[in-house]
Amino acid sequence: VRLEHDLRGALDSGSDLWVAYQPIVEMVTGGLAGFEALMRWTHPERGNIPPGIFIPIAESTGLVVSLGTWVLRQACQQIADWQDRREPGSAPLFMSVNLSSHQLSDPNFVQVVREVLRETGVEPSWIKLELTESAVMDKAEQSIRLLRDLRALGIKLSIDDFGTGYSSLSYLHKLPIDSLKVDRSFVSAMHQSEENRAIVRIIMDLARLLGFDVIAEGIETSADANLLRALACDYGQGYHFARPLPPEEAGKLVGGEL
Ligand code: G
Ligand code: G
Ligand code: NA
Ligand code: MN
Repeated sequence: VRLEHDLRGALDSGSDLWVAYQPIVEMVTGGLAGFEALMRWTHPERGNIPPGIFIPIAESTGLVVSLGTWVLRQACQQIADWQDRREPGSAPLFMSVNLSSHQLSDPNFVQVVREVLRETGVEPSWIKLELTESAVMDKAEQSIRLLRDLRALGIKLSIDDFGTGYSSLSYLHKLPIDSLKVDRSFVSAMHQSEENRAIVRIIMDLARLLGFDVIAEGIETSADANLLRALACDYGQGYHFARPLPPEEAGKLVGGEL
């Protein structure tokens, strides 16, 4: 109850909540391709409260809907600002933002996204929303309609933690999405056996067959990166490249080299 109260306060006041940005690289060139926005809460007395603690609280209280809008707005403003600093002619960076299933059930969600895009003046194609398999498959038909409406705004969609939820392969090809994010449990298991590598290879083949690009998360070693490069994985994210960074540090990478 205490944390819930404090989280509400933090959201109302706009203090103590902030967003970390983890770089996502293009596997072939190693160049910066985009970022994933990750919510952070620095509690005035208790210090850093991990999202694994406060997101579930926010979900059980419905607070996650306004929290989600807050992160989306921050992330859109941030990428619009960074894009202005890019050299003319360089490929635009994308910004991935996580969605909770509660946001998907919010009847106003599409309108909220439209409003945030307009308000921040961000180019919609720079924004990628990450949804989990379970959030999408839960109400598949309804989700497909919503995903179509979101995509009609010009934004990109990605399935997060792919392979860990209950994905229905019969629905996967119907989903109007752009990318699959291979869950980090598969990436970290790759070095252990040929079977584990085969699982990752099959996810990649499936993605390519369906016309999705692939992002591997949780890349912690150069060996992981090399295996994924050999499988022609499009994008990579993980401690091997960079940790989630405070905005000022992430911003330094935008103009320069990763
Ligand atoms: O680094 P990490 O500890 O940031 O995140 C832990 C979990 O919290 C991950 O599952 C991540 O998807 C989730 N998370 C982080 N930021 C957000 C956010 O802005 N919205 C939602 N819904 N989940 C988030
Ligand atoms: O659930 P989601 O896929 O949104 O998770 C993002 C989470 O993964 C964040 O908590 C982020 O801090 C964490 N993360 C990012 N890179 C790595 C990594 O290389 N290894 C591990 N173990 N976690 C990572
Ligand atoms: Na994510
Ligand atoms: Mn994930």
